[in-house]
Amino acid sequence: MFSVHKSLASADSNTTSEPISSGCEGFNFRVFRWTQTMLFAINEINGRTDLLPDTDLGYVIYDSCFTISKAVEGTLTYLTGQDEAVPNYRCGSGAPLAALVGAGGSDLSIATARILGLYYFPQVSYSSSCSVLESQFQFPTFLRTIPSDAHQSSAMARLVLHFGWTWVGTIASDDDYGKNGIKEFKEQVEEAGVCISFSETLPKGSSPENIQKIVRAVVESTAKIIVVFSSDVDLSPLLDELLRQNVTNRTWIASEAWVTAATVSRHPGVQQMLGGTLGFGLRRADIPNLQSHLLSIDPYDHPLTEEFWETAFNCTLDYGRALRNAKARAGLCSGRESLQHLNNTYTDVSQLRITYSVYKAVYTVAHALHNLEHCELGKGPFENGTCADINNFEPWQLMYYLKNVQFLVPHTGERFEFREDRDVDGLYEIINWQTTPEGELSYVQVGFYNSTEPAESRMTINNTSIIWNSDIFEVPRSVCSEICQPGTRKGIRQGEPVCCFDCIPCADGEISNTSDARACIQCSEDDWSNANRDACVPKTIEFLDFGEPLGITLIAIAAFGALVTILVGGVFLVHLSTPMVQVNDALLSFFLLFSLVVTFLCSIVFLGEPRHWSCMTSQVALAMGFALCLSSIMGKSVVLMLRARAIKLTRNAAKAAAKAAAASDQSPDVVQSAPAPPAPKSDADALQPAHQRAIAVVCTLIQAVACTVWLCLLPPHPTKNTASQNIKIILECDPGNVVFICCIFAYDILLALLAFAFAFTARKLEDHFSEAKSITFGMLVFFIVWISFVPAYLSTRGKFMVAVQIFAILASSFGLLACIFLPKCYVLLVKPERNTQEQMRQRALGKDA
Ligand code: TCR
Repeated sequence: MFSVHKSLASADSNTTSEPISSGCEGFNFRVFRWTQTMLFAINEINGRTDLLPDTDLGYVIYDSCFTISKAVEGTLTYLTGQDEAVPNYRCGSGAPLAALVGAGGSDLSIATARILGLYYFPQVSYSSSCSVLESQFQFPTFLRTIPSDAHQSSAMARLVLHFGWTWVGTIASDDDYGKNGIKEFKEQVEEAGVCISFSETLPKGSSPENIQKIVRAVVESTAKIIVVFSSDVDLSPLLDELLRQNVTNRTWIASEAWVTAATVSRHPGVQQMLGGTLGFGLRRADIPNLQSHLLSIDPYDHPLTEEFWETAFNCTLDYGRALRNAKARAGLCSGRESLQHLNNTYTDVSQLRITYSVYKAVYTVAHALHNLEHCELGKGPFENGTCADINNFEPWQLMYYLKNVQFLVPHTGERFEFREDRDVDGLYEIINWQTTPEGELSYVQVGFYNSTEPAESRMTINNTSIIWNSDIFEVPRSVCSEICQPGTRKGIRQGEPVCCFDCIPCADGEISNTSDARACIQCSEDDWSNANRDACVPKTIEFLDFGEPLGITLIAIAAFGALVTILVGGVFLVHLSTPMVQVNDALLSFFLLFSLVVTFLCSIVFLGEPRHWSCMTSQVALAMGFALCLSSIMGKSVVLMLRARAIKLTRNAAKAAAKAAAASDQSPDVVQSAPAPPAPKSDADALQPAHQRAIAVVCTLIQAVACTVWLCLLPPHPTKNTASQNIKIILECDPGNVVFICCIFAYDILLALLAFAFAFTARKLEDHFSEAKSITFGMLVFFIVWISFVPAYLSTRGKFMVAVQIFAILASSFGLLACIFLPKCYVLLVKPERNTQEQMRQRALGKDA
């Protein structure tokens, strides 16, 4: 059974007349070659003396017209032996039917095998490769000389994976062959992570809209690789449309049915579009005398040869029929035309693949019959060692011999036998369509696939010998999205296959160091992502170092401050005995100077990498320094305040006395000469320098105790601050406990406020060279510095916070130094004449008056 025609002639579907089996149209030269190959093989066998020497093979050829209904019709005809429906011809009628060779396509074979299976009638197929036919349960008498498509689908999947294509389109013919082949291919590639861009089915029969739809899918898809599982007949309409729309720049993966189909590759104008096609072909064979047999065909042999002749030469053989035939061909032919010069698939014996399969199928049947005929009585395989009779055997008896057949194929020497599952091994050539210099497409073998090899070595392919579409040697790429570089991650696109994704850059602090990463990795706490986001790099460590310009500047200023303070101390020592130094207790002044030196120097400890000792020293020294400094100032200002209060009291008393005197009619002179009231002197003198010092010392000691407790319980310690800034680790001092540090500096503030308050009340006092004024002023500077420190500190980050802190310390210390000691030094060094007890009193009294 062969599909010599490509389709049924359009059947009338109305039921007004008796329906008749419709005719066929579209002569298929390739399939006709197969039928002639069968005849050739039968002739060869009949001519042999070693194979079926006493028996001749006959044949009936039935044309299935590529349609299931015709195949079923033919099968029933075979089985019933009713000649009525036999459209073709038969040779050797009366002899028992041995086996059915064929039913071309898988869908036809499935239909016929189901019927034949009922009667256990053997069928040997040469081109039905669908994996469904493997089932011995469903198709008990089906055998084939072509490997199952399961192998081909795996081979295709392997090929796609081999070239790293992850985005492919598929087109399948609308039959068991195409659908099953593509299904198995898809299953395998999808498992390996390949995505299917589109999946189309070729319609049977003409359907321009469906073809249009497929072309649109091909054009719109970004997939450059298209796998087509179809026979050449079904593929042709699509090719025409693709050519019309000039769709190029695709690489086609061909299934066995069209990889060597001349109807496709010799189609005019397809070189551009189909060059570079890769596909799997059955192994090619040479059958030496076949060509001469093909060429020696007699046109008048039977209706099929007649039709062949007329189609091949586009003429009409029989004059009488030509007149009657409405669609008479151009001219008449004699039947002696030369087939030699016919450039036709029929005469082309360079690609004997399915042809060879047909040849093997015939030989299989012949060998089975031979074995059946030469069964030794008593040693036969059937009940009680019986044999079957070659002239009158049952189909199941032949089936037994068919299954166990073993022979060497003539000419090629191939050893043929069915495997346990009645299939044959999957051996394929990988074929590449390359444009020849003449502008034609040639089939070049570039690799091999052998299903019997272990998985790794099944496919051998010579990448360099492949010429791809548009004549390039570079493997085409077919991916939906290019791989995501390190530093990015795959982001799924809603509703699209997994192969289509966006590459999303990793966020700050996250990296991906592999390509195609699914997620970014968070860097550890001490690390941060680099600019490319492909590696974690250690965060930069930040602290205010001694060596850097800012550090050096601060040290210089601090050292300068300390030096100036010491110089002032020196000046005071030199003028120790003068009233300017002695007034309001010299020792307190030295306390004050000493504390300023401490604050100046402690600012240096804030610099450098924080350590345990430096964190403790800097904070404590600062707190203590200020405590001593402020309590000394307070000690001084208390006295000033008391004196100012005394003077005020005296003045009030004097006013009261004056009023009283006026009332008792006394002259104002008396009031003037009245002795100064004794009150102020006694009040101020009540506070001895010893008391002042005690105040300073006690206030400092309180701070000292607080600091000691702090250091013992929760001492400040160095920490790594990774939170405040992403790309840096800031080394800083952790105060240990916020409450403690707040209390300690709050105490300093309290002292400062008290000192200021006392000095402020005494600011008008002109005594002691206006010391109250300068203290008030100094404290104001001190407050301004620390108040402005707060916003400055809060708005800076990292090491500059330390710098701001040091600045505030230095500025406030300089402020105090300048305000309190500069005027005194001025008098001591530049205006020593003012530095007398007399002067002081004069000034004080003068102002008082
Ligand atoms: N198996 C196909 C039909 C087929 C075919 C071919 C048709 C094969 N090879 C070559 C024409 C030409 C392979 C089937 O349907 O199983």
